Amino acid sequence: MFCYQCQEAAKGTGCEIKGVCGKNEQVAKLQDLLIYTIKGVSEIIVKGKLDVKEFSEVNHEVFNSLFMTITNANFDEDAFVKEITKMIALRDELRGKLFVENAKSSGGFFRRLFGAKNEAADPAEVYNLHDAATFQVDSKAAMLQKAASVGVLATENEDVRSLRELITYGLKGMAAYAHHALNLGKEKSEIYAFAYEALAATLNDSLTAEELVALTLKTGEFGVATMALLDEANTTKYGNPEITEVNIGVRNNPAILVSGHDLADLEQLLEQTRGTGVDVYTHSEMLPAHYYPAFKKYDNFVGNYGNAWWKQLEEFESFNGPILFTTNCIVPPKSESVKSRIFTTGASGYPGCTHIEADQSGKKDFSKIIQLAKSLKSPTEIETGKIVGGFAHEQVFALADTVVNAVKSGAIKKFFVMAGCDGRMKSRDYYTEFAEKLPNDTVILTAGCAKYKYNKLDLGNIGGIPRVLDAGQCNDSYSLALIALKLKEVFGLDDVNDLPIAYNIAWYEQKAVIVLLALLYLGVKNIHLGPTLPAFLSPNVAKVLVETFGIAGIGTVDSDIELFMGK
Ligand code: SF4
Ligand code: SF3
Repeated sequence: MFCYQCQEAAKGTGCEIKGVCGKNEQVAKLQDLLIYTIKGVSEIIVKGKLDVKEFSEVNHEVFNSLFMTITNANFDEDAFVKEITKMIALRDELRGKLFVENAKSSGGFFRRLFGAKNEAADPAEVYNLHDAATFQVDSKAAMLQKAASVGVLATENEDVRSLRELITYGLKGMAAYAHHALNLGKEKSEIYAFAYEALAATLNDSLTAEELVALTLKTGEFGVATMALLDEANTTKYGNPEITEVNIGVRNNPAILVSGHDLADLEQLLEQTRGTGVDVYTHSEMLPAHYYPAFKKYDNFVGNYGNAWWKQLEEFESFNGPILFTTNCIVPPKSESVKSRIFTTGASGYPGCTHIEADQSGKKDFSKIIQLAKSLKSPTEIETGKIVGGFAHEQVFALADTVVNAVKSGAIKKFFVMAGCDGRMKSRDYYTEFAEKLPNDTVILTAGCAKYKYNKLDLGNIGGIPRVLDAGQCNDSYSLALIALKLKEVFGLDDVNDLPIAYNIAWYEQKAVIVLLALLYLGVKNIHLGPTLPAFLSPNVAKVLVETFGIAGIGTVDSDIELFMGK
């Protein structure tokens, strides 16, 4: 196996024996083959100029496949075998369409007229299809064998490999956000069409590095479109996030912990637990659900339990009740007691844990989880008190006058966008220390699970504005971009980089990659990325990012603060 898609890549270069994330060799290989297969699907669609609007099952499954391969989303070999089999069948059906198109365009009518057999040439030949669009495997063993030759390292040139992977990882993040929007009934055919274009391009050996760089930026453009779509889906259904105090203590009822990013799953769980005596708590990235007005009507939606994803092993232990994963980030459970309480849904999965599928209408039956919760102890309290959040675009726009006046009066000197991911590496303590040491006239704008590094510190407020403004999940980095654009307008600036905003972003998995590409597309420069730069950036690709966008890593807390404040 070889995988270097996340920040924890072994030795900063790549996992080769087993994933630091816990992914085994088989899962890694099956993920490679799944990605390879959907690249083949994409090539058929692109070369055949097929209209994506006619293939909604393919669109949804390709995005589901991408999502399943995100770090920590799915560890279940059987789930990957099933998905590869499904994608090969869909791919071959699509290739059959090419056959029909080819028969039409090669003049089937005239050929029949002149007595020729109505046989069009094999589309694989006519369209010069890649092996990804035609290979066959008939067993798991054959899949694993095939996978060995189609992984990341199959691309020999390290710069081409780097750009192909950067694009693919961006698409994975994009697919996750699109999947949540779809669960709320929103989708856009342009987003699917772009994903096919980009995935097919990763098979094309004739593209130059410049063309791949352009495609990388275009990935960012569609990342913005996808985040905007998810924002629209979330806010039209559940209202605009508003300032909210979230309880971090517990009550004395049996309870379910829900993790991940999918608000549609959360809504169904809240509906089904209503009046059952079972409470619901959020974990990690589900915390921002509390900011939405629509979820406030549920009396049993008690608060947030614990911290970011990587603390789950100990926090699930003391939670005592069942846990529902709606997306990544799963840490392989060490104890049977925790494992037996884990349920997955959507693109997430773990071998031996119950996976809950939606029915045809999208409804999920969570009764097994509720039943299990009733038989278990209520959560053990690990914290008490409240945390504040809900500073997404509309809420901040409502406070615009106060914010603008604070900037004009000099009460706020600088904003720090510290969005992204949290993780278990010790080096991430940098972010806690950075937040603590920032001068008192600065405000942190955050989104994603990165916030857990400083959202429980007492950093105070500036004229009533808290010094940590949490917009929501990582996809709500879109809100932070809107806020920056609004400030640019209010201050009458031409360039978003002239604002007193610095970007110190923490990344871990591929959603952060699409967030980064989206910011680059919006013209944001001088983003600092840590705790380490991605292993998948080759020295030359990193150089392009440094020279064109001013991307940099992090240094020491003191030197970075000095650098940022001096800018
Ligand atoms: Fe390693 Fe990250 Fe890949 Fe897991 S996802 S195998 S930790 S690089
Ligand atoms: Fe966190 Fe996984 Fe990335 Fe959504 S939950 S930000 S790491």
